[in-house]
Amino acid sequence: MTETTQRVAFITGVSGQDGYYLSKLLVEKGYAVHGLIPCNAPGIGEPPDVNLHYGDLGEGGNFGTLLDTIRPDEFYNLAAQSHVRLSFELPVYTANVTGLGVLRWLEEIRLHQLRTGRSVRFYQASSSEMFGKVKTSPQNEETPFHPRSPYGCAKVFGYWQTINHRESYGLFACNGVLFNHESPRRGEGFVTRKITLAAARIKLGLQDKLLLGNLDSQRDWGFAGDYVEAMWRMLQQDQPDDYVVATGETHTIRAFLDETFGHIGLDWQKYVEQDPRFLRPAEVDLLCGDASKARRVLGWKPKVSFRELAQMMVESDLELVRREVSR
Ligand code: GDR
Repeated sequence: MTETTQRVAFITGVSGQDGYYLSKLLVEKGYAVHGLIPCNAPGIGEPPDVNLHYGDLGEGGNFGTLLDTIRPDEFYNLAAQSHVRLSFELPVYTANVTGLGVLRWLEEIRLHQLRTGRSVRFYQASSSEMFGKVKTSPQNEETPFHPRSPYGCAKVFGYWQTINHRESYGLFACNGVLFNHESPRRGEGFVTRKITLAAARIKLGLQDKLLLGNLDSQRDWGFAGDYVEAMWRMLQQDQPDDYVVATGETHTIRAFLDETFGHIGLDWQKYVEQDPRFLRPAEVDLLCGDASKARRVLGWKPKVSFRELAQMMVESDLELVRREVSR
């Protein structure tokens, strides 16, 4: 009798935006999906079919036991303190969770492999924030790093630990260097979602002002649903490697305001005010990624355009706010 073996994936940060899209993708592909959530998380709602476990990247006491119990084939490390501005207020916390947290898992995976003789493929959510004060544009896998925040520094640490475990211990470990990626599930503290939610609330008469920081920075924004596909493809290759994932287009915050407010018939200039509380001690002025390696090796390319993304988000928030109002 032949035994059918279901592949097992483990996702840290499963309650976040990317955790949602990745777990949905993996469930559709037939994986048994396990996810890590922090102790006081309320749960993740949709998608169903994710087995939840509690754990803290800043502490790590139960990681070995979790690995021995779950026995994942693929491991996606998406958890982090991921707010760049907040990392200036909590630099040590951010270094511990976003930086050391990666090493905690890498070491536990290495030991788990030694104990069990199994092989676990590891994906690290690296970030375009590592490029920071960019040396060249567009940025690709060869572009040197110059992080501009405690968050960026912590991500650089995690990036190199991932490569170090690959080179020192033969771990199948990959860095996805993802540029900004958004969706209707984006956290409300990030600029795109803050804008689309405010636009919807202004449209429905629930808000009259939107306070923002720097409107001139430029970002390469893609759709999170497209980007999780690239994560999965990285772990299906014969060899582990690092890949930039981006659209290759960059836009200012002003352009995002134009696109979203304009889509619902509003002039953002009437509502937006600058508030120094949302400025950062150091800014990343321009990010624009060159994902030609991901295109060539992984056969990956983004499907959703900047305009489609902006419209998708503002329409979703309009619907959300309408539902709230009619309750
Ligand atoms: P970022 O995303 O820092 O690029 O990191 P964010 O959306 O927070 O900021 C983008 C740009 O918008 C400017 N900005 C504001 N940002 C926020 N959050 N709130 C504001 O009111 C505001 N006004 C202007 C910022 O200064 C910045 O230039 C995101 C995170 O998801 C990281 O975890 C991830 O690694 C990178 O993207 C890729």
